[in-house]
Amino acid sequence: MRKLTSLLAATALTATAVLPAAAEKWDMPMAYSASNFHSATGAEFAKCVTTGTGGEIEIVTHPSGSLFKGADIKRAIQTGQAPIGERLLSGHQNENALFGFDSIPFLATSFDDSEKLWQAAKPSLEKLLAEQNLTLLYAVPWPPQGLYFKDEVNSVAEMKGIKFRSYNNATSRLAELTGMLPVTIEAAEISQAFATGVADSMVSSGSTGYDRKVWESLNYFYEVDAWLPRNYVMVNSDVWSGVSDANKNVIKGCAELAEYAGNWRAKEYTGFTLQGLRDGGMNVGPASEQMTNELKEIGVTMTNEWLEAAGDEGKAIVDAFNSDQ
Ligand code: PCA
Repeated sequence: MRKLTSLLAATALTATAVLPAAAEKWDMPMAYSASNFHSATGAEFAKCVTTGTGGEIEIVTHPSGSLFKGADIKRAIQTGQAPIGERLLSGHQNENALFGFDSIPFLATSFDDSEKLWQAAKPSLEKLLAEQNLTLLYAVPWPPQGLYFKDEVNSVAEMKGIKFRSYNNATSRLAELTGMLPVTIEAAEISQAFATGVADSMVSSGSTGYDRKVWESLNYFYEVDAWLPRNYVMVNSDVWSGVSDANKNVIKGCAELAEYAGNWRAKEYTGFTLQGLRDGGMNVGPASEQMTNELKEIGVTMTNEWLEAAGDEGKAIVDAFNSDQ
């Protein structure tokens, strides 16, 4: 018995000895389901950091809002309850209009334009986040946003009174301007919301509809390509400044890879998920000309409202984006 105990003690010592001097575990809350491409990219990023730092920093992802709900993730990281995490950038539009730069209807409607708009906005966003004790690591767009409905809709007038699931200020405003009734619900909870009739429509990507199997409740997806909102991964700035230069370089390298892979996945996932919606039994196609034109008019109103709310800095972002066209 004595022999066994000392053997165990020796093994334990050896195990401790191979662990890096300052091993840290970073829990990484994420809002979307594990099967979603953002979550898959985050899981690979986490592995890359764990391997690249030789285990000195081990990142463990927690998808589906399981550690913190989407709406609480940023605050959790700001206050150090979690060192790192992922969130929808425009989810913070209620704090500062600049966060909504990527949810302006019909401003940037393709992956290329979305990238240009991101490059124009990135310095302002980095500054804004830095003021909140947050360091931006990487950001990846969602596929283009379209409209989901239970019943066929061919004009804005037909939207009146429909219960609409929103995910940020812009989507709530879109609902108001189309006469719909917005209710904010996290993506992780939409399947239930649609099944129970809490909502009968939303604006989102084919990706989210596919991930949440919305064909069980909804029947139409109109490819409006209204905008491409972004998710971003942030780290608490105090935590970040405590990281060694060598490990910072590893994390930045992994973040660059993740951004590249995430962009690639988003593009690949666009067609794949629209086909998935069709296979699930949904009608997938462009909106009628009338509905498209009416939505574009609403887009002009929302662009003007955003420019007013976001001030000179917002205008500079849109001007820089337009001059790059
Ligand atoms: N899916 C997320 C945000 C944008 C998207 O395509 C959602 O619906 O919550």
